[in-house]
Amino acid sequence: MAVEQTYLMIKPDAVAGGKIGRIISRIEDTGLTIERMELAHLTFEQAAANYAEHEGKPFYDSLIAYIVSGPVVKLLISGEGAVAVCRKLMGATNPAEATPGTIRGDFGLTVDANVMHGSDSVESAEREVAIFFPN
Ligand code: DAT
Ligand code: MG
Repeated sequence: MAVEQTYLMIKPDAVAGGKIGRIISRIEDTGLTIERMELAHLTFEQAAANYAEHEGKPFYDSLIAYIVSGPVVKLLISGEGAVAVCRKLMGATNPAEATPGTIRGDFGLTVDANVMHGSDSVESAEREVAIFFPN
């Protein structure tokens, strides 16, 4: 393992549902470092850039509409093995299949509003950090 950066995002359903604090606590509990944190309303361009790999899939249009539907919390996280640690903390993509104790398992219900986003590799993290924290 090495010190890595990863991009996390608390999605609109979790922000609207008052879950920011509890999710941030779980991130802090890992010992990883919060380097940047910002409440923001994504632009369509940012949403499309983040989810470019899914363009053309049946759920793409609703995914983009959802992620720009309300404010999100953007997070730049760093630490040893940060990408994998955060993916494990988040749990499976579909909250119905995510293990209890994971963020999606505990705070989510359906795949289309699955509480948070997290980079799936170091390469994805570099790309996503550049989109959301360009400075
Ligand atoms: P992850 O967010 O775990 O990396 P992904 O990259 O495969 O998952 O998909 C991106 C987002 O798209 C996911 O968080 C929720 C949505 N999504 C994925 N599969 C879906 C499906 N079958 N139906 C509806 N939304 C889906
Ligand atoms: Mg993904």
